[in-house]
Amino acid sequence: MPSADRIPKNPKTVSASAPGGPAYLQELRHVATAAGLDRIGVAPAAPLARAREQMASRVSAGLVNGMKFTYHKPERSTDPSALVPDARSVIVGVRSYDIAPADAGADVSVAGAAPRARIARYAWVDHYADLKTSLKQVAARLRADGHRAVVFADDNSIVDREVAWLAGIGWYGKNANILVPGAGSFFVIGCVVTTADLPVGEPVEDGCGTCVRCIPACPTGAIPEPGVIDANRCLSWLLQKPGVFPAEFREALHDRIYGCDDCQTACPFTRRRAPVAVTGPVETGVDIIELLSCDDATVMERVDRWYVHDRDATWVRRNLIVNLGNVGHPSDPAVVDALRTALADHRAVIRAHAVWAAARTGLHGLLPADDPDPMVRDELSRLPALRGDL
Ligand code: B12
Ligand code: SF4
Ligand code: SF4
Repeated sequence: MPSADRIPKNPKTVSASAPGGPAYLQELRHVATAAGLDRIGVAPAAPLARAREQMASRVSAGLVNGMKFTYHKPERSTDPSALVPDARSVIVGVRSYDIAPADAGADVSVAGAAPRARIARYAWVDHYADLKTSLKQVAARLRADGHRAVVFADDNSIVDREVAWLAGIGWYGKNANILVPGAGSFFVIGCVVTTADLPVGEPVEDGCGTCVRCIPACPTGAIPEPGVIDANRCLSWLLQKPGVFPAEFREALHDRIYGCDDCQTACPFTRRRAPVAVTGPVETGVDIIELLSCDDATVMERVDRWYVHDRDATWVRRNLIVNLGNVGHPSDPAVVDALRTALADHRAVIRAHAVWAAARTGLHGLLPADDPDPMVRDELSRLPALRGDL
């Protein structure tokens, strides 16, 4: 079998005798399993009508809040057939990102220890790199057999959940994630768009039934109706969006620095999962003070695989400062120093969030009487109450 790093080129023309059908899919399943994919399924390479309609309705309902991703070019991200000439099938593959806690190292903020911020599970290791490597092996086999095959993973070219649903990988949970029967939703999704003609999967029946646990479990009420996420409230997006972090969600953010897991950890199917072992380093959180003390270039090196707007460390710093306001202790001189430094930052957006964090931790003595920037003056005019545990 050709290896993923020596993947053959896509052929210019696809021979009519190139393999397809159920027996060939079975062979591809073996390749996929050997390559580390937990499940594969096949969706037709046809426009994703429902996703297109849903995206338009989310935009008109004001639920998108500046997200680009697949929303940047919906006509493209909902048409896999346009991605590869003569595409017939989308082979969807998923990989579990559910790492056994024993392998996960130290957990989050512990009283008296250096304040830490939590990373969501999908970013504990670079699962997308592993997913891509696995999918490339499937693509390599397809190309070796004379097909065109292109991998899309962690990419905005396709609405991944919709093809996963069409391929019969799982059902849409009320938390909007794709749940794999018997294994929950801690899976990343990618695909290979190919000219191979393969039998398509049957969509999996809804498994949520009467359960609604994920909806009240969301700390900001970001699931207004089953399967719909309001990006104005979802912490996962608010952490990524540039600008002022909305004041009404800063307390709810608590110690999350990247992503949020609550609507999944509340889910009985995801809780009952079978964790996978990992080798190599696992990063479940960061030391807030230590990361804040780094220069911007170092911060960006350290969060290399995170999505950060414009690769600008300002947004990571902003989030860390909100975390500090939620979990830093005012009796810790390192916390005081970090906030003093942030209050003197040349960027108004950093000073503005530091005003909030200082007031929330009762460090009013650090606050300036005034500031030349209206954003900071606005924060000074509406200081938050002292944190409940102080
Ligand atoms: C934009 C985006 C986000 C946004 C918006 C999320 C959203 N739900 O739209 C933000 C930044 C908030 C986000 C957060 C997260 N994301 Co995200 N995200 C994406 C991205 C780039 C595009 C998603 C998209 O286009 N959505 C379009 C909308 C219309 O789709 P939808 O919300 O799923 O809507 C469907 C359902 O409503 C369903 N539907 C229709 N009618 C009905 C009726 C009922 C009753 C139900 C239940 C469903 C249903 O049909 C719609 C589509 O046709 C994809 C990658 C990709 N290229 O696709 C990853 C992706 C969806 N994200 C992923 C992950 C892991 C996450 C997080 C868990 C990360 C984290 N820990 O913080 C959270 C989960 C938040 C949540 N509960 O959805 C994974 C999902 C894996 C899985 N098992 O489902 C993806 C697929 C990335 C990947 N390739 O692995 N994400
Ligand atoms: S990721 Fe967090 S904030 Fe977003 S919908 Fe799920 S629980 Fe709510
Ligand atoms: S918590 Fe319940 S309603 Fe939500 S996704 Fe899981 S099973 Fe479905």
